[in-house]
Amino acid sequence: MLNILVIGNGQCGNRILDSINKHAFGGGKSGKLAKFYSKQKYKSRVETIAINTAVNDLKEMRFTKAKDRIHIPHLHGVGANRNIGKQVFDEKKEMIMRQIEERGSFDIAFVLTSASGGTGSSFTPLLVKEMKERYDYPVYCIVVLPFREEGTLYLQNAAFSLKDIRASGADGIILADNQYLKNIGGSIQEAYNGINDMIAERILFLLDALDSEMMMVTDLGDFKTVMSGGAGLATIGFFRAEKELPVKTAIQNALSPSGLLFSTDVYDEASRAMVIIKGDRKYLSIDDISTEIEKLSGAVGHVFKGIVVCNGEYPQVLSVLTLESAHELEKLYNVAVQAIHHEKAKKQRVEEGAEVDKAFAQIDGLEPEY
Ligand SMILES: Nc1nc2c(ncn2[C@@H]2O[C@H](COP(=O)(O)OP(=O)(O)OP(=O)(O)O)[C@@H](O)[C@H]2O)c(=O)[nH]1
Ligand SMILES: [Mg+2]
Repeated sequence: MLNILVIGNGQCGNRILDSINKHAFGGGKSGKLAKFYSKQKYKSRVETIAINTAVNDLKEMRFTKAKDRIHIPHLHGVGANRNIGKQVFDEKKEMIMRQIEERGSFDIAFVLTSASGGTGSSFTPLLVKEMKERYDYPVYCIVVLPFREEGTLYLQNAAFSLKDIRASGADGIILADNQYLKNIGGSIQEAYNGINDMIAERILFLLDALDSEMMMVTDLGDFKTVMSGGAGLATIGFFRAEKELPVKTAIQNALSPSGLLFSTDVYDEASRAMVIIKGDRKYLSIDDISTEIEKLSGAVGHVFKGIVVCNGEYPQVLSVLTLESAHELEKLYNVAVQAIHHEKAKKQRVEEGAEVDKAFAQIDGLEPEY
């Protein structure tokens, strides 16, 4: 049995964590009170902690126990300002680390956050650094990239926070990109919920598979090896068949753009991979699976494969892919650099005070006449 810690930082991290808890407690079907009496579906021991400076974000959670919601008092969030976020973390560090310490020891931890807000994006690198100094288990970050039209502050935060997380000692960064996933459709809220559910479903599948009695085994050791390949960046693909489907097609779909959380051509940019196939024995032809996996390993290098038998289920496939390059990320950094210059120029104009001061100067030496 594995001991797993999942931490969600800031609003985005809190919401994804809540989606994980929703699914873990039976998809929310048994109602709002499920968390108080139902048992989690995990084989592993999974502890969850939500951390935020904004109490309202924590209150919004529906499936995460109150004891798992940690409010770090600081007004109402840090308003996308990472410098304030870093300062608040430093001031409250011992309180935060005590929460983790109290949960006992773990085999693996995941930290969820957006790259672009203030709280999650500034807390995450500092938190990971503390965890790596104190504990010897691997810590993986799941980082959500912003919609590109969300504005200059979010773009520059994304660029700096990703760099900070990478330098924090994190054992790997799994990317999910709001921009790439936005065609999930509907309102922003529906898109968020859809994206959060996608990420949650993949994480739960992974946790389940790492702790399974598989027909062909992939375990935590394999996962660590996959994540240590490439440039410290990764993404996840997934496909769940809704009807009878050859396993080959299911594997292809889990590696195709429509199955991924981040835009990449896996045959071109992936460095190592893990592919886990689940379903009824009748779909799990070893020959077909091997043919498909060999195609991938021919392009990528090493691919671990795991097979989990699940009676009566259509094929489902999860892929974890570490990347040696990420063209889409380079594009994001290009836009972020423009955003930083834009903010800088604006600040300079304001400091030179030209326009507004000219207006004020018009009444220099005058007094109001009544
Ligand atoms: N996928 C997804 N993205 C979200 C969600 N909520 C916010 N975001 C994205 O996260 C970024 C904003 O970060 P938040 O997590 O809201 O910020 P925070 O960490 O709470 O920081 P502050 O509010 O500034 O203190 C934006 O790019 C949003 O598009 C969500 O529920 N799902
Ligand atoms: Mg917030």
